[in-house]
This record gives sequence, structure tokens and C-alpha cells, in this order.
Amino acid sequence: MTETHAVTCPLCEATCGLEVTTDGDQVVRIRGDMNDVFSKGFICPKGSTLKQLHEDPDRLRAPLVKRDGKFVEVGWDEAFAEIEARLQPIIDEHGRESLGMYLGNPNAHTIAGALFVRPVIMAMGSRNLFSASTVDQMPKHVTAGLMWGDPGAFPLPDLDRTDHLLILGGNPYVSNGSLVTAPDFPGRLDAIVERGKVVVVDPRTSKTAQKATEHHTIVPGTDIYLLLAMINECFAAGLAEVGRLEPHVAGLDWVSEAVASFTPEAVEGRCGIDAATIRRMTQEFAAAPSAAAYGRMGAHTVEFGTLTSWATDVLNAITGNLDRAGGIMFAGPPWERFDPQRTPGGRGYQTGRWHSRAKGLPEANGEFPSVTLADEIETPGPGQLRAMFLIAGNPVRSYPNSERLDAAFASLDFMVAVDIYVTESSQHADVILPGRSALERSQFDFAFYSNAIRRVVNYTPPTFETDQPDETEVLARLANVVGGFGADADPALVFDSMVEFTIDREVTNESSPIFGRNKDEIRGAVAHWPPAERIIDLRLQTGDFGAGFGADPDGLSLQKLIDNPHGLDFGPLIEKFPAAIKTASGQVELAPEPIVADFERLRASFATDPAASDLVLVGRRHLRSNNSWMHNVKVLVKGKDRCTLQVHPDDAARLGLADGARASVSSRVGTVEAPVEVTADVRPGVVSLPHGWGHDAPGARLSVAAEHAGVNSNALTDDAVYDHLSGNAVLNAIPVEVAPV
Ligand SMILES: Nc1nc2c(c(=O)[nH]1)N[C@H]1C(S)=C(S)[C@@H](COP(=O)(O)OP(=O)(O)OC[C@H]3O[C@@H](n4cnc5c(=O)[nH]c(N)nc54)[C@H](O)[C@@H]3O)O[C@H]1N2
Ligand SMILES: Nc1nc2c(c(=O)[nH]1)N[C@H]1C(S)=C(S)[C@@H](COP(=O)(O)OP(=O)(O)OC[C@H]3O[C@@H](n4cnc5c(=O)[nH]c(N)nc54)[C@H](O)[C@@H]3O)O[C@H]1N2
Ligand code: SF4
Ligand SMILES: [Mo]
Repeated sequence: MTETHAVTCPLCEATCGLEVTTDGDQVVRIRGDMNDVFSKGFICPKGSTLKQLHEDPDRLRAPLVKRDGKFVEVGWDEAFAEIEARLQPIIDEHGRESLGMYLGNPNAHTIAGALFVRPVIMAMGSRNLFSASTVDQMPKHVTAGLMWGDPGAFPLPDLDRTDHLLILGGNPYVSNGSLVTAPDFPGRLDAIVERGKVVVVDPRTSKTAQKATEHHTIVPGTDIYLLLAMINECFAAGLAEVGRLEPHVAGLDWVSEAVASFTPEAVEGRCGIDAATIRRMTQEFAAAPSAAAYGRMGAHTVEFGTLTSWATDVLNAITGNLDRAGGIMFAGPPWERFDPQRTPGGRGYQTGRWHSRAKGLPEANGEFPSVTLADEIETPGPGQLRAMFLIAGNPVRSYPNSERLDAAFASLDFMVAVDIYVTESSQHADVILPGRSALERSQFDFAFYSNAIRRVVNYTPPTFETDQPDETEVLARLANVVGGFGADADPALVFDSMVEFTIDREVTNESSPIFGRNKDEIRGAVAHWPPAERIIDLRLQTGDFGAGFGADPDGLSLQKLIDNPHGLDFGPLIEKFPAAIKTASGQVELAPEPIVADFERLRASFATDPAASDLVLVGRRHLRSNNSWMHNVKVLVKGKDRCTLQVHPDDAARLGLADGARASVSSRVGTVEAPVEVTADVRPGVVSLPHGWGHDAPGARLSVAAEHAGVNSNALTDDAVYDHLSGNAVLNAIPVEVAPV
């Protein structure tokens, strides 16, 4: 008997609805769900591979423990007992400061990651927290924190209403969007091209660049100069008009003075876009009925990533496009409570509340920079990292100078990985704890509905049943062991305390629809759900659209989402400023002190000649890849080799490189050999290699990926350079030398 299930795809930020047809325990077909309120049938080639991922024989179904250098499958109790036995002596001898954690990207995509990583961090009792955020979006957190006081409030380009979209260093045609959730991003871009303009700034002619109204091939790492010149031109040509938020914006004078010397003429030689074009780009951006500037990986993973992020939003603000329909807006997930009458202001935001041990680098969002993880493992002395928890991440392929990290991991006394594969990173673990496949768990996108361009929400129950514990339970048990409560401790300890915390918070909060209600009654009302679902129901029922446990019987609840498997849409985003501004001053700060200070570093860098490098390396993504971990799916890797070094024909001629021949690429930290693809799609002076490959590590168990190994581009990225404000790694504009092999 076949059944169809509405499943939200957990693979990227787009949250597409999938229609999964099953027959017994088999997946028969996966296609886009035409009835999904948000994605309306859109699907990419990765979405349909949930079947292959589920069936992949390399995917782990039981814990592994390393004995005499070899992994053996064990039961769950034995795995947790092993962790307890190995961890306690390390804590006794070296203290909890010797424990560290790395959180990878899929944590943003799972309920377990959203809710139950926090208890493990708390249990760890150390500040050695690292994640994929500092090889990705930390600059955006920092500017959102400094400018409007909320590091989680990403500015979202209002795609469906904008007349003009400026994309700097993003390729949403392929990535399907990042820091903005918008399924069928390609369709939405096409619609903007129809009604207005999409302008892409990218050193490569990406798919997005091809589809755009216009494309400018910038010199890598110089977006900041382009943006400063655009801001300069806004002031010089009298185009700067903040509009509605004028009384709520501070620092405009400093900005206009700071950018004074960055005229289009002053920067054109640096960024490779001529002054007349910069002027025209600015005038068209400012003159458009609405416009949004949006920067992503190429704009943020560079040396001045935070300043670039800041300048992007300054441009939005001074052209009247901050927090307005068609400009950039702020998400309103349907479980949120938003009070438009709220008095603006809050505690504000700061980084550097504590510093890393080895190099004294500042934390941002409670995390240390990716560039210093290896330092913390290698540098002897009190607090040296001896044990790591690796949760859903593969930093040996995703962190800069990752060969060094590989060696550092090998030197640890103990490692636990929570991962579904034996990867280049988890092979270093002593214990691997697998989560369930995406079709065996429920899905609720806390993170992505909080970044979505519409107020949507959806919930997916598990498609298949399994005896394997859910990752929520795995993390709860891990929290118990790490916190010293023992390998046998009941995960309900963790679950109940989190549910209790949520109930407590709501019944004591005057703005909650269940303020003052009886706790036993509320606890009873959610008791029939699994633990994570209790928290989801509590959140849904107590938001602006919530049912409030009986207060509004038609309101939002988990049951209502189960009754509406294609999701619920509460409309487009609404204006939230000034009420949502949480800076100490209650104003949007265009000139926060850390930005002002880093601006001097930028000036100094601009004044000195750019490093004499003929060639710089940038990355790229492919529709059929997902960072480092989906190359084990045959249908996604078959065909032409994708891990190629793209080289412009002029550079190829100059360097004696032939299409299809091999080249060696060297940076300060390493050398790799890759096949050359000669293409005019890259700017002269720029070469491009995708990340997430290099699946030839002997200890990994990725049989399909190993046949399409490719090379690890992070053997080239340098951990000696980083964005000082956010601690973010520099993954683009890496000076390299290329030679034929
Ligand atoms: N040079 C260069 N480097 C980059 C980038 C770049 O553009 N260029 N991009 C950076 C970015 S944006 C990111 S986000 C990082 C990503 O960095 P990471 O998060 O470290 O790497 P991923 O490849 O996403 O690895 C995800 C891991 O999670 C596992 N996994 C998948 N699903 C689950 C699950 O449900 N549960 C558990 N427990 N594990 C699961 C996979 O097996 C894999 O090992 O890479 C960064 N590195
Ligand atoms: N298919 C697929 N989708 C994905 C992922 C994936 O691996 N595969 N990963 C997911 C993740 S974790 C993330 S964070 C997002 C990332 O999403 P995006 O940021 O949209 O994707 P990227 O392909 O990294 O795009 C970066 C672009 O910046 C360009 N670039 C490089 N250097 C510079 C520069 O100095 N200036 C400018 N202006 N451009 C530059 C590159 O050529 C590239 O086209 O994608 C997500 N979606
Ligand atoms: S675009 Fe992203 S969410 Fe949509 S089907 Fe593809 S991988 Fe899944
Ligand atoms: Mo990412």
C-alpha cells in the first residue's frame, strides 16, 4: 500500500516541501510538494536523494567505539559507558577547560541541534566552543548585534517585493539562498529580473550572474571598497535619505566623513569596477522604488568581512531601504510575540567578553574563531584542549588550514562525534554516536523560519519508524554523561528540565497568553507529545498566532500544523523598527565603536599596496553538493569531475596550463593537485576550487565519495589571516601560485 507524506527537506536553508511516496518501508518516489504553502512544488536534485541517504549502507545505524585503532559496533549503553570511562580521568586531571566542542552546519537543520545542543554545552562547563559560524556568517551576526542590538536578526532582502536586488558574493541560483529562507530562490530572482533589476557582484560568472540583469566581475576581497564608494556617491550626489527611520538612526555624520576619501575614482583600481559604473550602480540602487543589498559567502569570508557586512546595511539604511517592504526586512516566525509599541532599546551587543587562551582572540556570540582551534589543541599549558565533542560537523574539510587541524585532532586524548558517517573528521573519534536518517525523525525549522521572507511554519512527523534513538535523546544522554550524571542517567532529566523551563518562563511573563496559568495544567496539555514536540507546541501556542492552550481554539498549535501538513502561511513580513531595535541607545547604530576602530585597520590596508599576488583563489558551490557530506550519494556525484581548478584562458596560457591537465596549487599553508578547467567564467587573476572534497582519507568510510575524491581546498586556506571583528575565517581571495604538474 502506498502512502504519501509531506516532508520538509532538511538539506539546505530553503525548507522545500517534498511529497514522499512510500510503500511499506520503501521510498517509491520523492517530488516537490505542489501544495506546500511556501515552496509550491519547487525541488532541487538534492531533495530527491533523501531516499538514497536513508538507504546508504555507509550511513551509521549503531554507535561505534574505537578499540585497538579499529571501530567496532556497540550498543548504546556501552557507548555511553565508554564515554564516561574515558572522559572522567581527563576532567579529573586537566579540568573542564580541557574540553572543547565543534558544532557543524546540520545542527541548524535539526530539532536536536536547535534544542539539545545547548544542554551539552552547559554540561561541558568550558568556553571552548567552535562552530561552522566562523567559517560562514559570523560577520553578519556581529553587525546585526552592533547595528540593531540583535545578533540573530539577519537583514532579509524582501525578494518578492523588491524592485532592485544587489547581490555581493552570493550564488543563490545554486545555493538556494543563505541567511534568507526563500524556496525557489531561482524563480523569485527571475521575477525580480522581470519587474526590475538583479545586479550581481562576483569574480566568477556564476549561474546567478548569468541569470542577472547585470554582472560585475570584482577583484576578490574588495567588495568593501565598492560599497564604501557607493555610500560615498550617495552622499556626494545627494542620494542619501534614510526616510521613515531617520529619527531612529545614529552615526550618519561619522559615516559620511569616513567614506569621504573612498570616491569611485579612488577605489576603481582596487576593485576592478570603473568609477562611472560604480556611480551608475549607486544611482540606480538609490532611485529604485525599493532596493535591497545582500551579501553572502564571497562578501563575508574575507579579511574585512564584518566591515563589508556593515557597509552593505549602511547602503540599505541610507537609501531608505532598511526595514521596509521591498528593501531589507526582519523575520517574524509565527511563534514569535512582537509588540509594535515596545520602547526601543536593550542591552546592546558586544564581542570580546572573553578571550581565547593561546592567542587571546575575542569571542563572538560565545564562540572562538575557527582560525584558532588548532592553536588551542597544540599549545601546551593549563587549558590545553584534550578532548573534543564534534557534533554534526566535518571541520577537517571545512576549517581553514585543515591539514593542520587533522594532525591536531589526531593528537587529542579523546573525541566523541555525533555524526551519521565515518568522515574525514569523525574518523578521529573514539566514539561515534549516529542520529537517525532524515526520514526517521521529525522536522521543525526553528532557524530557517526565523530567517524566512514570509511568516511561514511547518512541521513534519517521522516518515518511518525505527528503534534507533532519536538524536534528541542521543544529545540528552550525552549531556548527562558530560555533566557527570552518569551513563545510565535518564534523558528525561534533560527533557523535563527544558520543558519546565519553557512553561515557567511563559506563565510568569505578562505578555504571554498563558501568563498566570497553572503549570500542572499546561504540563499536562503537552504531556502526550515526545519531548521536543512539547517544546515546539509550547512555543507555537504562546506566539502571536498561538492557541494559548484554549484561549483561541483556532490558533496555532502543533496539532494544527499536523492537520495542515503543507504548512501555514501568515503573510509577508511586517515593519518591525523602531520597536525591535535592541541597542543600548535604542537607535540603529551606523557607527558603533568596534566598526569605527576596525575602519582604521581598513584605511591602513587600503593605503599600502595590495599584496603582490598574481593569482587569488576563491571557492564555489555546486547544486549537487552540500558542503562536504553528500558526495556519498551516487546520483549526485556521477558524471564529469566537478572538483576542478577553474582558470581563465589568459592565465592558463601564461602559466602553461591545459584544460584537463593537472596543476599544483600552493598557498602559504599547503599544496594540492587538481585537474584544470580552462574557462572564461573566472576573472583573469582568479582561480576557483570548490570546498568539501578530498575524500581520500584512509580512515573515512565513504565508499562512493572515495571514488570521486577530489581535493581539499581548505588545505590551502590560511588560518593566519582572519576578520578581526568577528573571528571569521578568510576563505576567499587566498594568494596562491599555480603551476603545471
Ligand atoms: N574553503 C571553504 N570552506 C568552507 C566553505 C567555503 O565556502 N569555502 N563554506 C563554509 C560553510 S558556509 C559551512 S556552513 C561549513 C560547513 O562545515 P561543517 O558543518 O563542518 O561541514 P559539513 O560538510 O556541513 O558537515 C556536516 C557533517 O554533519 C553530518 N551530518 C549530516 N546530517 C546529520 C545529522 O542529521 N545528524 C548528525 N549528527 N550529523 C549529520 C555529516 O555526515 C557531516 O559529517 O563549511 C565551511 N567551509
Ligand atoms: N548546492 C548547495 N547549496 C548550498 C550549500 C552547498 O554546499 N551546496 N551550502 C549551504 C551553505 S552552508 C551556505 S553558507 C550557503 C552559501 O550560499 P552562497 O553564499 O550563495 O554560495 P557560494 O557558492 O558560496 O557563493 C559565493 C560566491 O561568492 C563569489 N566570491 C568569491 N569571492 C568573492 C569576493 O571577494 N567578492 C564577491 N563579490 N564574490 C566573491 C564566488 O565566486 C561565489 O559565486 O549555501 C548553502 N546551500
Ligand atoms: S533547494 Fe534545499 S530544501 Fe529545496 S529540495 Fe533542494 S536541498 Fe532541499
Ligand atoms: Mo554555511
